[in-house]
Amino acid sequence: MELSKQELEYPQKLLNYMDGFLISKTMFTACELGVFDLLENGEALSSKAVAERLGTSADGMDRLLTACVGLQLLQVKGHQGKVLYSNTDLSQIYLTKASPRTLYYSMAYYSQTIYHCFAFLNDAVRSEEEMLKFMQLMNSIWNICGKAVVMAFDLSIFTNIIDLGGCTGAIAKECNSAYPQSKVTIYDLPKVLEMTRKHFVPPDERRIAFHEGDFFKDPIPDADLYILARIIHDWTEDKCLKLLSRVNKACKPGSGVLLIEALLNEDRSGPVTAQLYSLNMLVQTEGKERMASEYISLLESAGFKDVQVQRTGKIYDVILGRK
Ligand code: ASE
Repeated sequence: MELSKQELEYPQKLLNYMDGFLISKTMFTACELGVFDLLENGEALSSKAVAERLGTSADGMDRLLTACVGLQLLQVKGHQGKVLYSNTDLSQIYLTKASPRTLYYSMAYYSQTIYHCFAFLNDAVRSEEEMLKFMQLMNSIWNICGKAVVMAFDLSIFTNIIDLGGCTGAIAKECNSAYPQSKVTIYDLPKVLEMTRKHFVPPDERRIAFHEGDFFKDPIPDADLYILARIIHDWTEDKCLKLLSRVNKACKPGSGVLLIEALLNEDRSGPVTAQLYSLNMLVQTEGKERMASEYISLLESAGFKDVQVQRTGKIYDVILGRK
C-alpha cells in the first residue's frame, strides 16, 4: 500500500493506535463507575452532581465526563451557566446495564480480565522462551525431590517404564540411576520433546527413549509401569478419569501406575505448600491438588487395585496402583 505524503509527515493512524488503550480504559471506567446507568433516563447532570452521586472526586469525574464527550459517549448542554452531561443514543442503548442490547458485561470483562492478561502479551508471544522457562521450572524441583519419589516404592520389578508427560526427563534420569536395569521412555507432545532434546537430554543419552504423543488421544505404548508426575493435578475429574482409564487399558495384569503429586492432608490442616499449589492450579490450569483418598478413588474408578500411598516428607508424595 502506498504511503501518502500526509501519512508520512503525520502518522495519524499510529497515534490513534497508541491512544487505543486510553480510549478503552476511559470507556470501561465510565461504565464501571456507573456513569451511563446514572444518566439512563435522559437525565442531564453536572459533573459535580455525578461525582457526588457516584462517590468520586469532582475534578477526576469532570475530566472523565469531558473525555466521554470527546468519544461521543456523552453530550453536553449548557443550562443557566452550568454544564450538564447526558447519554448519547449510543451509550444509552449499549452501555447501560439494563438496556436489552447492553454491552456492559463485555466492557466489564474486558476491563477486569482481558486488560490485565494483555499486560503479559509480550511473554505469551515469545512462546518458545516462555516454554523453556516453564520447563526449567518443572525440571528443577526434582533436584531436591526426585530421588525420594522414585525410591518411595521399590520399582525394580518394573523394567519397562513410560513417564507420561515426562517433559524434561528429570524423573526418567532419576529412574535410570535408581533402577539401572530398567528402560525408561519419556512420552510427551512433539513440541515438548523437541525442546527436551534441544535443552535437557543430550543425544548421546542412550538409556532414555522418546515417544511423541498426546496421552488423551494417541496410542499409549506397552510398559509395565506408567509414571504420571504432576499430571493428574492439571486436569478436571472427567479428564483424569479418561486419562487413567486409557492408562489402565494399556496395562497388562500386574502392571503399575505411579502418581507423583503434592498430597493434601485429609483434615485440611496442610501442608501449606500443597494448599498454595492448589490455588496456583486454579490460576494456571483446569486442575487442583488432591488428598490421598481422592487419588485412590480416581485410580479405583479407572480400574486399578492394591493402591498404596507413600509420603516422602518432601513436597511430592507417591501413589502406586496395580492392574
Ligand atoms: C503444573 C505444575 C506447575 C502446571 C503448572 C504449574 C507448577 C507451577 N505451575 O503441572 C509447579 C508447582 N508449583 C506451584 C506454585 O504450583
